[in-house]
Amino acid sequence: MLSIVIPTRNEPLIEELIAQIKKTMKTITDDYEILAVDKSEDDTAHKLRDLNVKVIDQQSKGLGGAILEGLAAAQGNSVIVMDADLSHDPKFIPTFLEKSSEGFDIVIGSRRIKGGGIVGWGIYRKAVSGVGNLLGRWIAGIRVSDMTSGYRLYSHEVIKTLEFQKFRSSGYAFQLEVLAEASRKGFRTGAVPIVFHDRVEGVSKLTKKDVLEFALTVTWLGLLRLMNAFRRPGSIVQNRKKCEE
Ligand SMILES: Nc1nc2c(ncn2[C@@H]2O[C@H](COP(=O)(O)OP(=O)(O)O)[C@@H](O)[C@H]2O)c(=O)[nH]1
Ligand SMILES: [Mg+2]
Repeated sequence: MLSIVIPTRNEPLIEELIAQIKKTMKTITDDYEILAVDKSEDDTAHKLRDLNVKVIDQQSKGLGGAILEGLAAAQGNSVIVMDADLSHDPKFIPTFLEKSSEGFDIVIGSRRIKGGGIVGWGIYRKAVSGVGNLLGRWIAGIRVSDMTSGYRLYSHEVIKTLEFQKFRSSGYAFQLEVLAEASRKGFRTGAVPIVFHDRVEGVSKLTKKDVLEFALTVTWLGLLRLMNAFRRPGSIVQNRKKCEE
């Protein structure tokens, strides 16, 4: 079974997204569930329930917390996580499944490989994402082309194995931490190209606090990496080799 987890926080176009997912899934399989993890003040949860989508009222804080609650509740042997603002087009779902069937434990929808792209972002968002990816690579040693992308597939094995309770980040930095942890545990990460369209309705929830948490997480992961290198000389090189992208 496939689970599709959608973190939602005040998303006016949620009904359109659910319709698009259902349309795509019709061409693939009936054996899937949609799980929304909601922290809205508006009628997003109400709209979802009207469409018979399972809604979890988020108890934790932040985007990372929402994703964790979704992963914990998901029943599928593969779990796709995607945004609720139509930035992540469901038409790419089949390519995630193909890539995962090639033996990848995590599949990233990458905007930074051939065939991928970003439509509609201004200079600030491009800079935050670009610098985030560079620091993630140089300092934290994560060899993934688009480590801030939230459009991903996780295998059940990854979800079962990673010790999420030990994670430090609760916001957007979760995206980075999960990749570092998965790489440390020897999981394979692959990428498929996606074209990301900036939202046309609602507002972005990325805050300065998230950017700060991201920077602290990069630093922390960099320190961990250094400590590992002292303990096990050669571990950094081994880590690099694990990157399949
Ligand atoms: N449940 C939940 N969803 C969130 C939270 N923060 C962001 N989201 C959702 O996560 C996705 C990404 O957020 P978005 O504001 O689009 O970020 P951006 O695309 O990076 O500007 C969207 O579906 C949001 O509704 C949160 O604290 N809780
Ligand atoms: Mg968005």
